[in-house]
Amino acid sequence: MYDTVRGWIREARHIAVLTGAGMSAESGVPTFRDSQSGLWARFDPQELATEAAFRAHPQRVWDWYAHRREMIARVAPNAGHVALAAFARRHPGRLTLITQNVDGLHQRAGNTDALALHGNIAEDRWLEAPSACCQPDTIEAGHPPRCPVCGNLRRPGVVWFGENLPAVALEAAEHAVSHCDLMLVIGTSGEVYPAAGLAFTAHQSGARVVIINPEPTPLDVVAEQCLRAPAAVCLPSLMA
Ligand code: BJW
Repeated sequence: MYDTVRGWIREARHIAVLTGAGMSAESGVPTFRDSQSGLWARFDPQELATEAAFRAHPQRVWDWYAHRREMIARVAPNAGHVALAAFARRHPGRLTLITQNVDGLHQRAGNTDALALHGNIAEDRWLEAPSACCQPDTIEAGHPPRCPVCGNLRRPGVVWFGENLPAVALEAAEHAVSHCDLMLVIGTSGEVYPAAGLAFTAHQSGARVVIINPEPTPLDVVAEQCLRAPAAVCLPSLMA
């Protein structure tokens, strides 16, 4: 099974890779939907990962993201991130990396052009369209920080439920999956759209789809192979 996938990787003219939280599990970043250790095992997403939640409880949501930001700053890319970055370096233009992860670990491993569909937790931006008074050098510290003149709040630079994904990254991702001959879908539950739909687009466009995930997912129906293994274990030998 592994040899077959290795052969497909060798032969493919263009490979699209979609990653989710499982990609960073071995770096020590919790996934979202694991029933024991996932972030949503203890917190309701509707109470933390929506604009409505932020408007209702700005300090609670800000502090939750600040806590995760600090935790992510302490971890490092794992062998899976490194293997993907090394492949992209050895084969310029052959791999498009699309990630739902906001942790920046692909970028830190060397995939600086990764398409980050759900933003970046290390960044923040204005909640409301900024006025002339909303200047980066006068932001007042706080939970969340704010503009001292008009009170506009800073918010995490991530994509919450009900919000549009960054258009340029999404279009580039759709183009890549429509034109690739192989798609690797790594460490995602396949429950969140439009990201999950990219696997169906690749399949409909004639690409082979390979899933790397210890657990079954709703995307398995379009997969030619499902490798039931942790990403950091199997990617180094697959991408070598
Ligand atoms: C391992 C492993 C190891 C463990 N190795 N694997 C079509 C149908 C139905 C609903 C919709 C639809 N289109 C849009 C929607 C609505 C919604 C949606 O999808 N809802 C569903 C949940 C029902 N989508 C949206 O709202 C999106 N926006 C949008 O569509 O805009 C248009 C619109 C506008 C207005 C109204 C309606 C539509 C935005 C989605 C934003 C998602 N944001 C989050 C939070 C980011 C900020 C934060 O970090 O807090 O993104 S939610 C969360 O889920 C996060 C993740 O990126 C995302 C995906 O999760 P992921 O990565 O798959 O993680 P898990 O935990 O689910 O899975 C981990 C997997 O790893 C598991 O399978 C494990 O087995 C595996 N694993 N260890 C490999 N070592």
